[in-house]
Parts: sequence; structure tokens; C-alpha cells
Amino acid sequence: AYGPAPEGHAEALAWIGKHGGRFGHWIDGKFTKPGTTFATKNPATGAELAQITQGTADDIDRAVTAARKVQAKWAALGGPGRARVLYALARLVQKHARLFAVLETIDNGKPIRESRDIDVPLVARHFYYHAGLAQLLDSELPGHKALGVCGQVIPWNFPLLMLAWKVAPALAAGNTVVLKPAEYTPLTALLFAEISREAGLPKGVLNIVTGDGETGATLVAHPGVDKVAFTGSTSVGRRIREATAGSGKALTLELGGKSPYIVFDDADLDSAVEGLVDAIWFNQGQVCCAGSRLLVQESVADRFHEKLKRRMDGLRIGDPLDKCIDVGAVVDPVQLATITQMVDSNTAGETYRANTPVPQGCFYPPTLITGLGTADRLMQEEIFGPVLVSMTFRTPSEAVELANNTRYGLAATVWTENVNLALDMAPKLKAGVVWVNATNLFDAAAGFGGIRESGFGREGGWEGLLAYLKAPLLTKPVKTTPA
Ligand code: TXE
Repeated sequence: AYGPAPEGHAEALAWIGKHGGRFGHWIDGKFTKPGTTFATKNPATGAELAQITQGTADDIDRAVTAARKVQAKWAALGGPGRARVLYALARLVQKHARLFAVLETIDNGKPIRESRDIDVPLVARHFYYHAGLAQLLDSELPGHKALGVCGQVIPWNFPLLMLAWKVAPALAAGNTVVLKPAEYTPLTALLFAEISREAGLPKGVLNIVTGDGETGATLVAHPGVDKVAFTGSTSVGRRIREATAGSGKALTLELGGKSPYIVFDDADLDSAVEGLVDAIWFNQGQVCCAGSRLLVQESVADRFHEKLKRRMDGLRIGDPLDKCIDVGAVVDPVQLATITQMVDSNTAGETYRANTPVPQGCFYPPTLITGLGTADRLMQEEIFGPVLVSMTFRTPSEAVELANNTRYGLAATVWTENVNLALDMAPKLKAGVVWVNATNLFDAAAGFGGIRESGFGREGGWEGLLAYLKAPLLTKPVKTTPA
């Protein structure tokens, strides 16, 4: 029933096959021999893709040692020297774009349209942009110093993009890296490591150690790590903050969210519906800044919910490799069980499931829950799936109060035709980013990050780069910015 497999599929399977379906870590410029392994699977089919090595304390130690050994030399290359390598990495990501996109889709379950048109192009953009920053660094911030070795732990929802967000600024600033990808989605990080050699990245500058949370915790705790950067759940973020407290390690955390999506009665409702599709059904809702909490003005609420339900019924859910699919597979059966349990245990409000065929397996239908109260668990907790909760408000001040009634503070969206209202709302919303009549806009040049339990620190732009440099360079250069 599905269209032909996209270009790059055979290539992706061949790349896995070339490695015998078993991967070691990438340490000091080459793959290690696979050790004790676990499977990474295609969530859409349940098929095993490859065996991945569980990183041990020894592996982490070897990777950190390799990173430490070359750090001074990498920094001494200077901004332009490092920029040359970052440009090459960006070009190679573009050259292998189809392979990266398919590999990401089969490992994670996201629609190929997203990995092909959003994730991979943003990854290339990130390396180009940071190559530009590296080039400016010596003149803009003379005397700057890199932090040293960075231990980076990333989640499974944007495996390659989160790698780019972490690795590009770290390398641009002259640091070296040990990165641990998420256990569900290690493949694109391993492919990236392999192509980094072709880009001329000196061995030891980037090391990838695969494994689970224990491997991540070992990396975070390693005394040879100078900076820890983490994206993932708030509970693990809290543990990492405790584990690094008093260690002198620099730390940035990008954690969960329950971001409000506010629709005023004067908004272009059709556009607001389209925005919502992007806000909560992009990547099956597995997005830290997902607009997962709809706040809609009472006077248009019924009309808006009706339009939304009609649009939900039109969403196509299924094989992520099909170019016509809107909603793909949830990353793993464990995650699917969490979503199902959260929704099924909710007794408040009214649940609407999209009237669209849902395949067997790791798929969850687009879901809307209306009529909840502020204290209801689903109003407060991150579901991290394709589930939208909705409440109504009467006045702008009530909208602000409801929007800020959360322990998180990552993103917020305001939909209105009244620009004065939007400008009045934006600074009152407690969130790292506020979008107006748009949602999920990301760019390498714009700092992204949260407040409150969504974490701290910014990734992207000069702010993101400064997070990889030694204090006291706390001021932001203002002269030039690469395009
Ligand atoms: O995340 P974890 P999980 C949220 C989302 C989801 C929930 C659980 O709500 O349902 O988290 O997902 C590594 N020290 N988000 O369990 O555990 C782990 O191996 C060091 C939000 O997958 O936070 C992986 O590489 N590292 C989110 C990474 O941390 C540890 C994205 C993230 O996994 C560790 C993902 C430890 N003690 C999930 N324990 C977002 N906001 O973007 C685990 N890890």
C-alpha cells in the first residue's frame, strides 16, 4: 500500500552491512571492536537494524583520554583552521543527505519528509554557521580559551540534529568531544563519526561512545571532562546537576517542556490549526518544545476544536519511509506504553482520537483532550507523544496566567492578528522562546534553551558558542555575525 522506498534506503542498509551489522565505539579516529552489544531497532517494523556496543567505564576513559590528548593542538589550529574542517563536515552532511535521512528515519521512526527536509538540512546549516563563527572568533574575542574536553549526552528525538547542536559549537570553540548518543538511536552519530575522517577532523577530536544511561552517567562523572552538555528528560537533568555539583565542570541542560500554544479569537484560525499540526504532531509530538498545551479563547473554542478535529482526521499515519506520511512511529514500544498509560489513566475531560487508520505496532493516533483543569496531570506533565491537551481562557491576562502555570519554560506560541497584543504578551510569557503566528522555528543563529525546569544555557548563536568558552568572556560580541 505504500510508495516505493525512498532513495538512500539501499545505501543505508549497505552501510550497516559494511560494518557486519555490529558497531563498536568511535574512539581516537576509528571504530573499536564491538563489545557487549544491544540491539537498535526500526520502531515502525520492530526489525533489528544493528547491534550496538554498551560503553563501559574503560571505554569512556579511553575516549576522554583521546580527547584530552589532542585538545591543545585542536585549539591551536585557530579559528580559520577549525572552520575549514567544519565547512567540510557541513558539505559532507549535504553530500550524504539521503543516507543520513533514511538512517535517521529507520532508527527513530520519524517521517522521511521530516528527516529529509528538516533534520538533515538543519544539521548542515549548523555546521556552516559554526564554521562562520569559528572564523570570526579570533578577531571578535581575542584571547578566548576553550573549556577543554566536553562530555555530551543527547536524546533520541532528533539524534543527528542534537549531535550538531552539541558538537558544532564545541569544536568551533576549540574543545574536543566525547558524545554519547541515545540508546534507541545511535546510528547517525556513528555514520557522522565515520565521515568526520573524510572531512579531515583530526583523530581524537570527536569520540562517540554508545550505551545506556549508565554509560552517560560514567561520562558525566569522569574527572577528565571539563564541560557537560545534556539534552533529555528533566529527571535525568536533575541527576546530572547533582552529579556535577561542586566539580567545577561547566554545565548546560536542555530539558522537558509543556509549552503553551495560545490562540486568540481574532487569529487566522485555519493558519493556527496548521501551526498546531506542526506544534504537536511534528515528530509524533516527541519534541521538547512541542506546543502540547493548547489555550484557546472561549469565544472561538468550539469552532477551533471542530476545525482541528477535521484536520486531525486527515493526517496520514504509517510507514515513515513513505513520503506521503504525516505521522510516523513512536521511537520505541516502551515510549508507546508510557504514552498509552498516561492517556488511559486520565479520567478527566474528553478524549478525541483522530479518525484515521492507525497501523499495528509502534504507532499512536493524533489525540486531543479537551475540558481538563489546570491541576490535571495531563495538563502539567510532559507526555512526549502525539497528544494535545486543551483549555479555554477569556482574557489576555488569564491566558498569561494559564500559560505560566507550569514548572517548565521552554517555548510558547501566540496566535493573533493584533500585533500590539502579541508584543504585550511575549515578555509576560515565561519561556526561552516565544513564537508569534508561527511555531517550531529554529535557526543556528538563534539561541535556544529554557528556564525553570526546562533547564539553563543556550544553544545556537553567539550565546551558544560562549557556553563553550572559559569565563570571564561573558559579553557577547556585537560587530559581525556570519550569514
Ligand atoms: O530520556 P532520558 P528517555 C523526556 C520525555 C520522555 C522521557 C524519557 O518525557 O518520555 O524523557 O525518555 C541518557 N546520566 N525526554 O528515558 O533518560 C540516555 O542514555 C547521564 C525529553 O529516553 O533523559 C540518553 O542518551 N545520562 C527530551 C539521554 O540521557 C543519562 C528528550 C536522554 O535520556 C542518564 C528525550 C544518567 N543518569 C526524552 N540516564 C527533551 N526534552 O528533548 C539516562 N541518560
